[in-house]
Amino acid sequence: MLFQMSVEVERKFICTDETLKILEKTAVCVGQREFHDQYFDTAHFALTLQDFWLRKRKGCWELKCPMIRGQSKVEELCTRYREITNLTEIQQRVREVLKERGSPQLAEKSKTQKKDEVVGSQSQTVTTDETWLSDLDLKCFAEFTTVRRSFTLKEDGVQVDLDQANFGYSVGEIEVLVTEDRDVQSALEKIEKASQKLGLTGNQKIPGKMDVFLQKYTPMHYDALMKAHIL
Ligand code: V4E
Repeated sequence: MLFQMSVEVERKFICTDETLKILEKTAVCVGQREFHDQYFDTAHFALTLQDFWLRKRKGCWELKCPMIRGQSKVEELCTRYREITNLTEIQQRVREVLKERGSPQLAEKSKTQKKDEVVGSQSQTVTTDETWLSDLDLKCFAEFTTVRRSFTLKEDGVQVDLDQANFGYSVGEIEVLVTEDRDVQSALEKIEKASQKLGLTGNQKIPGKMDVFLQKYTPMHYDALMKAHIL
């Protein structure tokens, strides 16, 4: 079965007073909301070390999957991830990623499951409750709340989010969602145009909420991701 997927292309920025003024003048504020995120991984960071980000927000699951990164200047400042929101597909993909990684716990678990299948009591099915997390040894490694103010830029249909996380970090994001890979290039161009409009001149990659959270609360995880060039 094929599921609908989208690609999120985004650039993070630090919102100065100047940027905020331009934003308030040239964009439409489409509202403010608050959400709590929980991110999950194994004890050995098997997902995040491969740049997979499994998240639960407002009861909905999402898996952000890595895509090949571009080399151009604009692409260095932008990230792109394929987003999967269908829980069945998320569970399948996570299992594959953990298997590819050779997770010892997963190997042990599938042996047990095979045994169960033989006796007919249990098969490796997709579960809708949260036992699938413990089956795969996934635990919450980060959780925080964000207050987000969202804007849309008038001509571009580009979304700009101003996030304030509850651990003392604020960051802006210019974001374009596309459904086809072939539209990524035009998304990058839109982001470049929006960045110019907002007067973003810096060429520095800006840390996301997760970078700052991990650095502050779980430096071992942060160091592992830095060493693997994930962050
Ligand atoms: C992809 C990723 C993570 C998952 C969440 O990332 P992000 O888009 O920053 O969060 P948020 O709250 O804005 O999600 P949205 O509402 O847009 O769905 S955590 C770390 N990464 C990787 C990553 C990276 N390598 N570099 C940068 C600049 N950001 C994220």
